[in-house]
Amino acid sequence: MAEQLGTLEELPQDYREAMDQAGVAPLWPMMRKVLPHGRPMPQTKASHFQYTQLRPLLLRAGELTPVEKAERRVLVMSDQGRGTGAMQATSTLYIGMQLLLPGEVAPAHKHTPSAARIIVEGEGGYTVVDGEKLPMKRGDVVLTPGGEWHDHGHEGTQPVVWLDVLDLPLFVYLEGSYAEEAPLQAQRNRPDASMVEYLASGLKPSRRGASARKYPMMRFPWERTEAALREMAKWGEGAVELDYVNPETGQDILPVMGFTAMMVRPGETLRPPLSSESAVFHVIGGSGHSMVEGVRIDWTERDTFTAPVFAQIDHTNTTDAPAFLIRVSDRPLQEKLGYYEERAR
Ligand code: 1HN
Repeated sequence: MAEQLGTLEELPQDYREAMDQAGVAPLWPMMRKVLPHGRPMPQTKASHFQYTQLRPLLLRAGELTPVEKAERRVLVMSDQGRGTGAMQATSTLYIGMQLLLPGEVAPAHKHTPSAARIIVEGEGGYTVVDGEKLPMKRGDVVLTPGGEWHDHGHEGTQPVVWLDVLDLPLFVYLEGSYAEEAPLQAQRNRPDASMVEYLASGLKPSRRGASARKYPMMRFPWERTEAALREMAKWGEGAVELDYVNPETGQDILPVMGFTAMMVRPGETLRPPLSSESAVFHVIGGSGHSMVEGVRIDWTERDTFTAPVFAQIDHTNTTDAPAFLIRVSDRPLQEKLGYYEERAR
């Protein structure tokens, strides 16, 4: 067993002042803070954001702040371990709820962090990414990968709301976060790739050596995802979960963030292994509760909640209808760094 390490207070005052002057500090009093034994000690706390609470605040933002004054009209959902106002929901993941009103446009920009939208409410919204118009329907996952131009518009009659998930905290940490602006993009007059090249799962365009786009499919329609989950639940055993993958490579759809659609059957409790990933869960439909590190979160459709790294998580559905969630995690980043880990519980 390691010794108890020395503290700053044990050191003579003159020595501490001299170190301060020289711009140095002893490692040993800080050692355990940066290298705790056995597992990390996350600052992140499981946090729950109820849509019934957020929605009126968001609609009020629509009255108070025109989109021109906001660029993006978003309420940032902060990790409660860091406090309201924190620009992060976990160590690596940022989330916010965005409102676009009929006729509004959010101007084109591109930035180093990647974003994904999960559509929460309303019809007629769309995002244009690199000239491709991506309709936004409830539950759809719409990508705006880092470095790609994107703007949002709204052709419907009711407010449109979506959840933004970005790897922004990582880019801020890297001192790598910045944006550029441009006029609205011209839109190609054709459906997005999910409705053309990748309409059928298991098929991709034959290219004879020509290479695909890096992000070939940027909209993942919920309708198809839910149908696939329901069919899996009917025939399969074990957790009903589907990972979102790049249809050309089979890899994760973004470099840092991974996406999984989940169904919790009526009466079911899911007990995934502990894992080194941090995660955001968004409820597409149904209700239930989750225990995250001993914190009980009673969720219903359109709610969002988070889990820190190595959290003990149970998801339970006590209703008689299936519940559907989308999990976003930083597993792809951790795998690239070579330290993603799961532990039996
Ligand atoms: C952003 O570009 C959007 O494009 C939303 O809708 C939220 C939060 C931080 C930085 C960039 C968007 C964002 C963002």
